[in-house]
Amino acid sequence: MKVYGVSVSYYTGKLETYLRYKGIAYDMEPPYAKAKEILPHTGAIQVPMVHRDDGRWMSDSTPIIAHLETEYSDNPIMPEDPVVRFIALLIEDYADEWLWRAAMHYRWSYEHDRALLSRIIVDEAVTHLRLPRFLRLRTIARRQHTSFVLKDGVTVQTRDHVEQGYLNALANMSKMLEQHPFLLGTKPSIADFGLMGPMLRHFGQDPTPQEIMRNRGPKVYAWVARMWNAAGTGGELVEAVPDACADMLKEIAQTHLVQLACNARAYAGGKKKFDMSVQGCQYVDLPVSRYRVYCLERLREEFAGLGAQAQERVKGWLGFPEAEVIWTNEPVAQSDYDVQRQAPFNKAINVYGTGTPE
Ligand SMILES: N[C@@H](CCC(=O)N[C@@H](CS)C(=O)NCC(=O)O)C(=O)O
Repeated sequence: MKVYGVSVSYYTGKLETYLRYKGIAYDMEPPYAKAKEILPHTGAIQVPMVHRDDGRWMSDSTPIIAHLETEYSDNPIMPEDPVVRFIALLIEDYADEWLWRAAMHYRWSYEHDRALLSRIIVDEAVTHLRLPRFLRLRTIARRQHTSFVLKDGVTVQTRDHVEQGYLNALANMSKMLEQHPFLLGTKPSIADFGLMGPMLRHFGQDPTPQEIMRNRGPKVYAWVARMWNAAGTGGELVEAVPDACADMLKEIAQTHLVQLACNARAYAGGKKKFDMSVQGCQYVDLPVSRYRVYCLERLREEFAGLGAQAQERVKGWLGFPEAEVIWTNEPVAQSDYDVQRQAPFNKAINVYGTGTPE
């Protein structure tokens, strides 16, 4: 398959780790020079996008991986136990959608990281822009910093909290890795692949967070390499949620689930911006994301599909008021995205935005 991706991209790294694990051959190139050609097939230009040998296109790393699991069923990465499976999918969603802000902040707020990464991105993926290189560098650095840091609520008031989110992820993963070589057992699960998004291409490669990882989370640093080198690793996934997961789940409830709930409420109210208070830190003017309304829908649907006993066990692990959005009977926003359930073969939408390009 052809992966349209970039060597320093969050979700491309997540997908590549999965393809390597499964031994699925792929070529990779950046999409931007061919954006006009690709857009009608995928609905949105983002990385990764996959063009299959049979002509089909796939978007969004979460449904791409879920779908490939049905085609490449050796060494399954979805836990069999329904409670563990739900928790693993929740960790994937937290990795995809919560740690993103911290990853973008470290990359684009720190001068050294910004200079290095704009060079890599420009020389690898933005060679087609007919501008002198110094202007391409400036354009990319400004675009990324504005769109993904300034407009995503990183301010002098929130900056420490954003960074603390990374440190908490390192501490919580380190605790889980004391018990098992992978987060949920002796082979990787969807929770590991999800966390490779932020941990491989941003926190594990960008100079500032990489140094922090080496010093404060060496177990995570080693896990990143273990994941990259995991091709075909067989083993077992746990059959019950390990105690070592407790702090990670508390963090997810108090951060990611608050954001999903506030975002969904704002979307339902027709807003384009929203505010939220996370662990006592006030974020203002965040962009409403229709895609994240869909993420919450998927989690709620997974939960609703569990048997009564499994639901009680999940509630036991997520015993925080912030987690109730997963099971509340009160109406939560409807994204009306992918209503036919064709993902990853549907027309995609970018994460920020409330429009309807489908
Ligand atoms: N939900 C998508 C997100 C993909 C995504 O947002 N990728 C980023 C780069 S890592 C991107 O292409 N952003 C669009 C942009 O920069 O314009 C997935 O899971 O694959």
